Amino acid sequence: MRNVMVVDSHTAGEPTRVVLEGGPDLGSGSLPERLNVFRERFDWFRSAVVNEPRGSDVLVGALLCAPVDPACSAGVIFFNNVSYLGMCGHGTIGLIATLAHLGHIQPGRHLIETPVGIVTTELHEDGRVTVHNIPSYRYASQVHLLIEGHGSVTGDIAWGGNWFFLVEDHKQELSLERVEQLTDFAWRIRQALERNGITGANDALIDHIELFAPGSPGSHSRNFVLCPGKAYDRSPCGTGTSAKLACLAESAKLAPGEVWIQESILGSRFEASYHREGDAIYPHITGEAFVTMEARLIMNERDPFWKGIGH
Ligand code: PYC
Repeated sequence: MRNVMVVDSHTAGEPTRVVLEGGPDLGSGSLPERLNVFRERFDWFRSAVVNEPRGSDVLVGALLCAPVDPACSAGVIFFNNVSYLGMCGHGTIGLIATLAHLGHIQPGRHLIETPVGIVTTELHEDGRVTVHNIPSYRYASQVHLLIEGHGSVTGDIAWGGNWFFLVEDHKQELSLERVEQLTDFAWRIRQALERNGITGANDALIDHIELFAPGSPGSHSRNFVLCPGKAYDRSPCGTGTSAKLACLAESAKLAPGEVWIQESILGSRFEASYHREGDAIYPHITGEAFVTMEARLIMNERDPFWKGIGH
């Protein structure tokens, strides 16, 4: 029997489950090394925490780790229903809100180590959190794709801590009522990318698809983001918004310091901007998370589904 202490939160509607105690021993290597150990030896733990019957496809897990760099307040490895995430914007906001809820941190700046680099976070007095993300960039623009049952679309490939294909010319209405059709459409885009061998840098799989449309008053844009395991992001997606900022910056459509309000398919919002250092674009994403539950997960080896359904 294994007990795992977790705190759940949601950021703009998208849930995060922070694992505080009871996680696997990943050793004391760098965060990328520990991620490899997690993936190779403890993938069952990922599934047990986020998949049914304890979780659901939409849940993002965040394994709290001791940081290597003593300047960091914490290390974290994010994971989902099928795999692992380099970085996670909504998850980092959820992590900071969770650490504040537990009284582990106070308003101010906190460095967080992730497998793709250190991010600076800022917990504001009013509870909002700003994530100063890792450098983001557009890798390719105006990539043409033929989508089964639809015709062609054009999109950009960008990195914001995960790999995204960003599409504006999709002719889809982005509304919550159409989530099933949007999921099906975005999944066909993902399949077309794979079929055509289109990847991010170093042959990286592009596993997030992002569709854009004009936003409601007070926002600049609405998005629909399909995550790697086919769940859609309820939030505007922190890494997806970072990828969008990189594209806007490259096209000279948004100046450094200018505010971009990104709305999700639910209508929830992130406030975003960026600064440049040489060629690098550094995104800043602000949002708010609310703690929803403190819990102890019970993993009983007699339970046929103790590792999560599908594992
Ligand atoms: O906020 O970066 C994000 C994110 C990635 C996947 C789900 N949310």
